Amino acid sequence: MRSRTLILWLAAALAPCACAQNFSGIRPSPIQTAWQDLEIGVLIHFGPNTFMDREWGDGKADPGIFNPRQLDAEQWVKAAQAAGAKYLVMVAKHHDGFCLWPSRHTDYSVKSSPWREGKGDLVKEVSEACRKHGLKFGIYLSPWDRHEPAYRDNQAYDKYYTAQVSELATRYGEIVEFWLDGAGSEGHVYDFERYLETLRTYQPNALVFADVGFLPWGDIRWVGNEAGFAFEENWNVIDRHGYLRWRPAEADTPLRERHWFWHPNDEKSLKPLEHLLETYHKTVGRGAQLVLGLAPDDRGLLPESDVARLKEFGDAVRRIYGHNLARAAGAGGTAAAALDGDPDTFWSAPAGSHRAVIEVAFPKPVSFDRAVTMEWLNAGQRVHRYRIEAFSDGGWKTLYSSTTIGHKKIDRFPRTAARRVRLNILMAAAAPHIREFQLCDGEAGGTAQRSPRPAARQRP
Ligand code: FUL
Repeated sequence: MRSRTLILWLAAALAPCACAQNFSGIRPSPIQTAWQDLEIGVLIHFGPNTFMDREWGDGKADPGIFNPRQLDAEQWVKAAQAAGAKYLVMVAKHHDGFCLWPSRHTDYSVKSSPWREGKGDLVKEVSEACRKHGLKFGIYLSPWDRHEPAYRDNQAYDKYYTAQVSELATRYGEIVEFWLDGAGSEGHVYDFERYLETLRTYQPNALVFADVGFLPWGDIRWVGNEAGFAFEENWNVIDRHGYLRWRPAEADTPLRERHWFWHPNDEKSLKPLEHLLETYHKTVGRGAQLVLGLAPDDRGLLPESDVARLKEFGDAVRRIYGHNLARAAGAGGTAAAALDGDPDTFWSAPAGSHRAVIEVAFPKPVSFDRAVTMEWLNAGQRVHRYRIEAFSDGGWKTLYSSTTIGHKKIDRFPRTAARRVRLNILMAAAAPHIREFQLCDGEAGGTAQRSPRPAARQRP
C-alpha cells in the first residue's frame, strides 16, 4: 500500500503538469511577437482548380490544363502590399496534390504542364517577388493529398511529405509561416514530429499554423472560422491538451465570399470595402492576425477588380489610422512612451501595480470616434479589464469598456469631442505595459465610400 502511494506520488511529481504553469507567466517567443507585428497577410490559392471552376480538386485533373499565359507574381505581391499585407503564404500544394514547384518526388506538378514549357517553378517566382518587394514569405503544403498513391500507406506518405517539406524548406529562402491545414485529413495518422523536425532543421524561425485537428503542433492557432472574426476577449495563451502555450490567433478569410480559388463570372462575390473594414476591426482590431485569401485568375493575374478593392481597403486603413490625434499639436500626457506613436517604445506602470491610468490632454477639444491600444506582450498578456473615458461636465464618462487588449485593440464609439481622454486599466495580472494609446477619427479625410460595383470579366 505504501509503495503504491509512493509510486503515485512520484508519477504526479514527474509528469509534465499544467498545474505548475501560471497563465499570466506564459510568454511568447520573440519570433511570435515579431510575427504578430505583421498584422496582415495574404494566402494565395492557384492551381488546376483555377482552370476547372473548382474549390477542391479530386487529384485527377490533367496537368495539361495548367497554363496561365500572363502569370505575374509581382502583380500579386504589389496588390497584397497595397492592402497593407506584410507577408504572403503560397499554397504550394492544395488537397488535389498538384505541386506548384518541380518536386523531385512526383510528376504531378508544374513540370508536367505546358506552363513555361514545363520548366517553371511558381514557388520560386512568388518567393522571389516577395523578397524583391519586402514581403515575408510562407508556405501552405496540404497534408491531405488526393492524388499521391502513397497517401493510402501512412508510412510511405510520411516519407513523401517529409521529402517535400525538405525541398520547400531548403530551396526558397526564409519561411515566416508554415501552414498545416486539417481539411480532409480526418482519420489519417501523420508523423508530424518528423515533418516538424525537418522543417525546424532548415527553418528554425518558421512558425507553424495549425487548425483544430493538428492543435499540438501549432505555434499559431486558427481563429475558429473563415468568416473573418476573432472574439473580442482574445487571449494569446491557450491550453494545448493540458499544457499552456502562447498561441496567437490567425483569422483567414477569402477576399471573395466563400471562394479560395478563382471562379468565372463570380464578380458578385467580391467583398465590399465596408465588409473588409469590418473584418479588419474584428481581427486586427481584436489582437488577431488577418489573412486575406487571394485568387489569381486563369490568366495568372489577380482580377483588376480585386486589385482595386485591395488598394481601396489599404488606403482606408491608412487614412483612418494614419493620423493619431494623441500626437496632435499641444497634446500632452502622463505616459510619453505610450503616446509617441512609436510601437517600438512602451510605457510601464510601476512594478507590482495591477492597475494604471494613461491620460491625454489637448489644449482645445478634439473630435475622435475610436481608440487604438497596444500591449507590449513580451512579458506576457496582462490586461484583464479597462475603460476608455473622456472628461466632460466635471466627471469621467465611459466611452468604451472591455476585457483584453493584447497585440492591438481598436475600440469604436460615438464620435466625441473632449479635451481630456484616458485609458483606465482596471485590472491587470501584473504591471501593465502599453506600447501605444492612440485616438483616431474615422471621419478624418472623409468617411469610407461605398464600393462601386465591379465590372464583370467573362471567361474567355
Ligand atoms: C480550408 C481548405 O479546405 C480550403 O480549400 C482552403 O485551402 C482554406 C484556407 O482552408 O481548410
